[in-house]
Amino acid sequence: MYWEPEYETMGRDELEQLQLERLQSTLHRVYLNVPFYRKKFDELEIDPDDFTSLKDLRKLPFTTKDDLRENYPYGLFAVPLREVVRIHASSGTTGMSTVVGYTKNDIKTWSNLVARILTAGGITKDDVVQIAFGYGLFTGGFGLHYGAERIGASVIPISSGNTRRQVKIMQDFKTTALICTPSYALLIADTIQEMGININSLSLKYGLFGAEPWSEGMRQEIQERLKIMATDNYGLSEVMGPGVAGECLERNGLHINEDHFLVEVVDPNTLEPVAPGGIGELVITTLTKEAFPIVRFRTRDLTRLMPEQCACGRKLMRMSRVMGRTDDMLIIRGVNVFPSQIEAVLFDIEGTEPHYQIIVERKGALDDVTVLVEVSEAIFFDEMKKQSELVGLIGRRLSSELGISVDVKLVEKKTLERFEGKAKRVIDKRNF
Ligand code: DLL
Repeated sequence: MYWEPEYETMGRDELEQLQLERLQSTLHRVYLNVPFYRKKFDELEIDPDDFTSLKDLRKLPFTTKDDLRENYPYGLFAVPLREVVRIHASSGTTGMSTVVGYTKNDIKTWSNLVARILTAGGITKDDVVQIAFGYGLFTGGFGLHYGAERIGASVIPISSGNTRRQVKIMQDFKTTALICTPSYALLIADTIQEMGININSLSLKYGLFGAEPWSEGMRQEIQERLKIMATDNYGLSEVMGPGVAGECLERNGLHINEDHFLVEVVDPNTLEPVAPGGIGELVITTLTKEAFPIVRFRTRDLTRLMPEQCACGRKLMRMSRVMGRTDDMLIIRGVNVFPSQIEAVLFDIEGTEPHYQIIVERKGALDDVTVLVEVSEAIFFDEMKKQSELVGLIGRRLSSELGISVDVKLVEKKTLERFEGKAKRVIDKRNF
């Protein structure tokens, strides 16, 4: 089932023509209305009228999160505030937030694109959708809310937190679809168990999860424990929020809404395009945004494009699940390590709970990584021998996957922090 079949199954030639036309109008819009872009284009002697091929995209300058911060709060808006009907912001980790705006039309487009993703993930107007993303400046709650309403589903705007109440409402309101971060879905699964509720007595069928990286192992765990089909969806506030890309029920890569977003994958060091299908940093140009168009935004997210045709019939290109952000990459004794690699190994090992934390310290001249892993009570209170066997097994698997040795520590169930929004699993104590 498609939401907008005319676009979701459009042939490549027609799609590229549409992208080119929309790119041309976006470039004109930013050149005319945003001094930041006009200055950059003038410096590089770029005339929006000269754009006659999508290949010309490479001539355009990149935009970064710093550019957004330097133009805080409204400097990159392309319409006067009187035309802006919504403002969102992302706090980021380093202080100054990035602010984005939407016109009435942008909100309409956003709702439609989220509706596409919800439809691809199995949702229809017959569903009761519990939105457990935060509502507020974060785009997750409102973005999914508007998309679900657009479909005509019954929306429960519960927001995140108060997990026991989430479960009670899920039970009483007969929720069929859960929408939140994957780590919150796990916490909800734990809480259902703790409350002694039989999962089969609930009405849950689908889960749409996003806003943070998660592994295939985590998907399997969530699917089994909540007895649902779980799909991944991706987006970022600078570009729109949720609605940029999402999986269909094939659950093998996220279809990108390419008629609204032009994507490139570049080597984060050279900024040159990677070989087709290669892993690199995703760069996005918006094609239809009115209030906050953005040109070649460096997302910092690592992924690869999957140009093969998908069995669902959508022709929109897929991207692989996001492995992590370039700025989340840990460099341990010169080796690049992504938290997601550690998660993938842990989820593959019997006896561990799906909760972990990664601690990075500098001991003397060396970086030292300790992975804390929760284990079931049976194992935690088991004889030392079994525990040390498990520590050995996890250590060996991690070092063969990562190429460096790490310390492993088993901790008792429920000792590590739980997350109602995006998880923070890495504690980096090194001071650079
Ligand atoms: O997280 C938008 C969103 C809300 C997407 C709800 C999906 C669902 P930001 O807070 O601006 O926006 O954070 C964007 O989160 O650059 C990625 O690093 C990460 N991210 C988002 N979705 C995924 C995903 C929202 N499915 C940043 N897999 C992005 C991995 C994701 N990382």
